Amino acid sequence: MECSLRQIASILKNAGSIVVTAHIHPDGDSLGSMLGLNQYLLSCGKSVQMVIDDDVPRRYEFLPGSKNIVQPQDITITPDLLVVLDASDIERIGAVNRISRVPILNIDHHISNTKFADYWYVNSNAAATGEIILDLLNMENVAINSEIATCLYTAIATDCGFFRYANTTAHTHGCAAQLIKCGVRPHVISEHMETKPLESLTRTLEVLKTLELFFDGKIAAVSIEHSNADSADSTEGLINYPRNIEGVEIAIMFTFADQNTARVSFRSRSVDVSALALTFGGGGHIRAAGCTVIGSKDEVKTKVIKAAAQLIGGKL
Ligand SMILES: [Mn+2]
Repeated sequence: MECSLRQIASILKNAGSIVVTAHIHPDGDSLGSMLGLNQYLLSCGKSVQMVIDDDVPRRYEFLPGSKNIVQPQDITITPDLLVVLDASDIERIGAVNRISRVPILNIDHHISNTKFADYWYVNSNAAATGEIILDLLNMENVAINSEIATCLYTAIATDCGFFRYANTTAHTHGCAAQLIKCGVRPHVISEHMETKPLESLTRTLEVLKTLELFFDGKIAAVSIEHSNADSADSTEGLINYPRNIEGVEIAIMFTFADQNTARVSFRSRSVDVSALALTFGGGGHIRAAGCTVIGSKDEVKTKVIKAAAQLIGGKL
C-alpha cells in the first residue's frame, strides 16, 4: 500500500519492536538514514535493532551508533515490523529478507523502486533517503541533536555528491542548513569521506590503466579485477574518473567479483541509465544506477556496452 509520510509515522508509532535495515554494499545514505531513524525510534521507546547483511565500510565508522549495526545472524529481537531504507527491491537487503514474516515498510527515493513492501513511501524527488527521514522527523517535531544531524547530513551529502549532482534541490540545501544549525560540522564529514589509505591510491592507479573508450568516446569503461574487488571502501568513487572525461555520455564500471559474475555501475550526464540497469535486473536513478550481470568477463562487457550504445542511439 502506498502511504503518505503521516501514515508512515503512524505505522512506526504502532509498532513495538522494529528491525531497521538498508541495502547491501552500504553507502552514506543507507547508513546515515538508518542511524538517524534508529535514534528517533529509540527516543519513542521502541525496541529497535539495526541490521545490514554486509560489513560497514571503515570510512563510515565515525557515524554515531554505527557500532550497533549487526548482521542478520546476530538479530536478537523478534520484530513486528521490518523497515527497509534506501532499497528499491527486496533482493537489495540480502539475507535480512529471510528473518521473519513481518510486515515490511519501505522508505526510498529510487525511481526504479519495485513497490515490494506492504507499506511504501517512495519520493524520487528526494536527493537521498536521509532527506525523507528528516522530513519525517520534522513532521513529528523531533528535536534533532547533533548525532542525528551528523547521520542525516552524511546521508544527504554523500548521495548528491556534496551538493554537486543534478538531484540537489533547494530542499536539499534547506535540509543541510537545518542540520548545520543542529550541530553538524560539514568539514569533519568531508574529511572522513575523503581520507583514504595509501592502498586505495595504488588501486586507483591500477583501475585507471583499464580505461577503455567506445563509440566515439561517448562511452567510457573501467574494470576492477578479482583481487581489487574485495574492498568496496576503495572502489567507490572510481567511476567518477571515466564519468568526468570530456565527451563521455555514459560511464561504466565493471567489478568482476568472481569468475562468472560482474557488478556493473553506470553514471550518465543526461540519459536514463536506471532503464539500462533495469534491463539487466538492476535499478537506480536516472544518472546513477547499477546491476549484476552473469557471464564471462568478455560476455558481460560486450552485452553491457552494446546495450549502453543502443541507449545513446549508436551502433558499435
Ligand atoms: Mn540513497
